[in-house]
Amino acid sequence: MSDPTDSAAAPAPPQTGSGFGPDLAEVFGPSQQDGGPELIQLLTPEGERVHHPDFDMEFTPEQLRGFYRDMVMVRRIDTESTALQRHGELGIWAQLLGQEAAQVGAGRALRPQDFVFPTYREHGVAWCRGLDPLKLLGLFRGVDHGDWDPEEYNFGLYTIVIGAQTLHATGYAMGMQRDGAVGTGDPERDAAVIAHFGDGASSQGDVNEAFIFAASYNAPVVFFCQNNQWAISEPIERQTRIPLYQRALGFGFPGVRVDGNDVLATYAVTQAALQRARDGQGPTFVEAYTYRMGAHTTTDDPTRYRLSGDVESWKLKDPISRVEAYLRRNGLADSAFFGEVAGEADDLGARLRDGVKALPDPRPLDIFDAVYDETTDELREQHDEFAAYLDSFEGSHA
Ligand SMILES: Cc1ncc(C[n+]2csc(CCOP(=O)(O)OP(=O)(O)O)c2C)c(N)n1
Repeated sequence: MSDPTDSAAAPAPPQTGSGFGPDLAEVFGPSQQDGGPELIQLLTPEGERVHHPDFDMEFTPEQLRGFYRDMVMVRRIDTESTALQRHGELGIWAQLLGQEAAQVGAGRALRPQDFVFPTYREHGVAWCRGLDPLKLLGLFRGVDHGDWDPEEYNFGLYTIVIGAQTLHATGYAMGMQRDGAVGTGDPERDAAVIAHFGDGASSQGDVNEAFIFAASYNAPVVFFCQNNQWAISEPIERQTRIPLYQRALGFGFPGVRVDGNDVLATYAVTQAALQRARDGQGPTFVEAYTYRMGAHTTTDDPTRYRLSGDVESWKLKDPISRVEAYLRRNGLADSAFFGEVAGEADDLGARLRDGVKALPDPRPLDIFDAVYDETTDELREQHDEFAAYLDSFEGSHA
């Protein structure tokens, strides 16, 4: 990543009054700090319910309590995994602290038949898909490559190659379209794909190619970008001169910016975008405006490139506390409920701590198993050579 203090790397925004259209410095000015006037919100950081002309929605008390529970559990997965990495039990962990609402809102908007293409940070979406978090921990412990069957959960494998999954998602969506799983009017059959990616990924060629293919073929895909303001040490200001969601128009499909710390708004907007796709109306770009409160991963030290004041101001927009405030203020949940959820999170934490240490180490010879459907003579030779080498040590490799 470039040195964030190197201001020479960032050219000045275009000048005003050039006669070439809107003043981009104004479009991407200070108003962007809080998401700007276009931010779709249904629950303010203070926990006040607000309404939106296009994306209004009523939620049952049960749904609201469900969102709260999901977010608390997902945060516990995150804090527990961070601690496990610090104890040397995981090789690395990609934190999602602060992004719980964006992920739970998007994850709960899915129908079982929809398919998810995640990044490496979609632990909250994985939770909503019913994936045991221990399966994620196996990957971060390095004992497997992601030990879940994507077809079982309709949740693809974590993708480290930034943005690559947007192309996979678009291709998969085009396949669904050709299989006749789109626009039939049958809510049990019509399906959509959601591709998750970050603000940094929006600069990748793969992502822009995915946009073009999706637009050209009207693919049933939702491009769900969590703009958490940082791509490791690279700030959003270096990725784009305009609000990210506005890029969609240039590709020929709608884009919206939702408050990614507002689980209600994220749910409502994602559900509408998924439905558009299932109905055969093509792709949508959803920019979930949020903030990565933790580090990029456990190998990163964000104090080297960002201001603690920014982190403090985003803590006031915490996704969980605003739902808690709303539930309490409206008498929709009592202290027994909050105690129950806290207890459930403690149990999950204990299960993860014990479970991760019990994950079996892979057998060294397993690396030969999933290379080809039918092995080759050369590979068999390498296998036997490696087996002999392992046999030269005490103990069995079997
Ligand atoms: C093709 C590719 N280039 C570079 C990297 C190294 N890399 C890992 S994460 C990351 C930043 C991604 O930022 P963003 O897309 O905003 O997602 P976030 O991690 O903030 O969720 C980079 C550059 C990579 N994994 N793949």
